[in-house]
Amino acid sequence: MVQIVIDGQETEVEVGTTILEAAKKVGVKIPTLCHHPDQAVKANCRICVVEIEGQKLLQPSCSFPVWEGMVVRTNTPKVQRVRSNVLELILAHHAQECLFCSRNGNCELQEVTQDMHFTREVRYTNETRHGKDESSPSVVRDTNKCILCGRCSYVCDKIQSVGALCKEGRGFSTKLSSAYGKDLADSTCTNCGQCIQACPVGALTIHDDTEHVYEAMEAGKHVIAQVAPAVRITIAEALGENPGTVNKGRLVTAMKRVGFDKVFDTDFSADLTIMEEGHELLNRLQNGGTLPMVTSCCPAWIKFCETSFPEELPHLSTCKSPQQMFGALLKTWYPERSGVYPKDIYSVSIMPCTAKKFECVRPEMNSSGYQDVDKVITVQELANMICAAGINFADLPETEFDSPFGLGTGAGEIFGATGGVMEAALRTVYEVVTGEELEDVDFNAVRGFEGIKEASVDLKGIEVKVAIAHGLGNARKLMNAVKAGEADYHFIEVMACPGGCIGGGGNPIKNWKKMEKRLEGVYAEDKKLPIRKSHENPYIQKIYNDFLGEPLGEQSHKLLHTTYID
Ligand code: HC0
Ligand code: SF4
Ligand code: SF4
Repeated sequence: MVQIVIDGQETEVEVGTTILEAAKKVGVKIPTLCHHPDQAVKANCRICVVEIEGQKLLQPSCSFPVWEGMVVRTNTPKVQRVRSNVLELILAHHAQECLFCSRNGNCELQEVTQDMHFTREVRYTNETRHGKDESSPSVVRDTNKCILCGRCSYVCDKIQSVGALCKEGRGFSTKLSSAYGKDLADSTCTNCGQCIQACPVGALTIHDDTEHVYEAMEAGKHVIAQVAPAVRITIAEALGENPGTVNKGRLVTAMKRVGFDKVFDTDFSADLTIMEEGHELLNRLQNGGTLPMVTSCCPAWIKFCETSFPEELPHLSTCKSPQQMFGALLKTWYPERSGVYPKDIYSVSIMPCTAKKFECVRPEMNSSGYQDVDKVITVQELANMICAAGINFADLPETEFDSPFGLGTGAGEIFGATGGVMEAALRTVYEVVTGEELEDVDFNAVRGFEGIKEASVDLKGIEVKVAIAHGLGNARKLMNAVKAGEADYHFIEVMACPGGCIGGGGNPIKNWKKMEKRLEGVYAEDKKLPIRKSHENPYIQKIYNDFLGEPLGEQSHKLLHTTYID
């Protein structure tokens, strides 16, 4: 431990603590822009400078460790003058479009500008304008708003191991670019949206598709929505409530008031996925199929696998994601029940995920003869629609999800967290293989935020070894082991986003503290439900009896399974 003094306050902190962290401990807020609590230090923006007694130059507090007896001043006139000059240069470089920027009111540059009471005129101008990159269905890149903090390229490279973003040029002409200057859509970008989550300003944002949904409503289409497991976990947070607040009933009411004709629950098709994927796993185990089998419900993971591990594609389950299974049913089975022609249906998915926008436009996702899912709207976009409609989300009555897909189980509910798909599969596979009831459905070994989790499950004499990776950097490690023949697992779950879909790029901006609360919300919802195993969902049993036949059967194969591009 070392003793230090910050703005006259004595304190004791651990060796290696930065001045920024020590200041936080004594309640002193130092402005930062490039600093991110989940990332390594970059010291790019220099707005966090402080004075250290005995040092001539100001030092960036985010990268400067304390030492015994250090005396720091964070708010001298010199510090404030230098910070203002740094901020002025950043503002001169940044497009002044705050009023109609999607980060307006939720922008760290605005917050720092306000906190510092920066009200003087900016003395410099920047005439250089760059074109917006709107090529990606998921992420919009606006270089004019970039403040070169380096947070997006850090997450893309160091956490996701994709490396699709980089800085280009020198000095004043430095700009954020995608690798080799390509459009994002033509790059190795997986559409995960983690760079959006990391960006402090509006330089990386969600590709907004709300206009298309309004147009479909105005055109009198039968506009139906499916709502992903993670959406119920984060929508209230997106509308200003505490992280982890879950209320499905208010969500359905709000969506009806926004103008959706029907609101269905993706938990239903998560259960369907378990039926298909569980049987596929058993089939591979019993008939010498490619093992380990790897989950296929995350579209960012699929693109990553197609790009970085094309020779390992036979490991991927052939199951479509729950979103796309539901999409296929909504334009085949549902028209038969509802009497609405598929051509008149506009099918919208509400997702925590930007990559789902990419998944729904993949050319193979048209088993119904139409594009199965017409548009994907993220949690942030839905929150904007609810706000724009003048709805007070906190004060709504509750409505049930619509039938005929009315019921999801606890197994579907946990899909939104890392380890959830695996746990849901184990609950079903155990009972199918052993023919016995699983008394304790909680598989705690596959829960939590450890980067790679492993577990072994005894199915009455048959040992099934499983692994779970979240974040593409962890997925890369696991797949390298598979490639080298060093992974003796039977089943692997991969989700591209750290934490799983509750950490998806389309959610409100996250940190790990919020993620803990979201995770608690997921398992609390699972516990509340009367049915917690997918195969016990009576609606699933009914759809197999009435329409699909059996898991892995002909009709299921046509509507619920897919192929990959190598
Ligand atoms: Fe997910 Fe999904 S669990 S990927 O995270 O499998 O987006 O929530 O909807 O499709 O169900 C996202 C979340 C889903 C799908 C489901 C899966
Ligand atoms: Fe990288 Fe994901 Fe952003 Fe694409 S969406 S640039 S893969 S962080
Ligand atoms: Fe989307 Fe979930 Fe995959 Fe993230 S982990 S890219 S939110 S499907």
